[in-house]
Amino acid sequence: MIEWDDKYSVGISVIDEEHKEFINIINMAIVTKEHNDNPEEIREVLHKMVKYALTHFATEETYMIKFNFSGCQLHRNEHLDFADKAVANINKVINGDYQVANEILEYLKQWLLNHIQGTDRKYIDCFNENGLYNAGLNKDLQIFRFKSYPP
Ligand code: FEA
Repeated sequence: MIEWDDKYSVGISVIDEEHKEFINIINMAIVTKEHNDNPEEIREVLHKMVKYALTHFATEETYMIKFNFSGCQLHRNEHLDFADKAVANINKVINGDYQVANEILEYLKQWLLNHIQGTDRKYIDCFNENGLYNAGLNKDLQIFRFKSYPP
């Protein structure tokens, strides 16, 4: 299980809230795997996790594009790599390799924690300079949040 800690915060509430939700879904997947031997349910929660990941990546990338963040492409490559690996691994579960679920969950957990404490911190200054910070989301910026991936 992952517990939210302030050290994971990027100081931008709209992003922190999505990271918290992402952590909730990974925790849900961990609990489902621990207490349940039903591959269908594991598959469902992993599917939900990938869907949420893509939604969240779209949020970050939309801001990066809007603010001309110089590290956008590298950041995006990490998102795409994650999406490819997560989908490939989930397909293994769908195809009956249920035992791989523990490995997948460990991978997802480690990837998420490394990414939010490393790569995601790199856009903080740029986002802050463009008016996105903890005090709340200015209405004009809100319209740039859309839910499709890639943006
Ligand atoms: Fe760049 Fe944010 O993405 N956190 N996650 N996953």
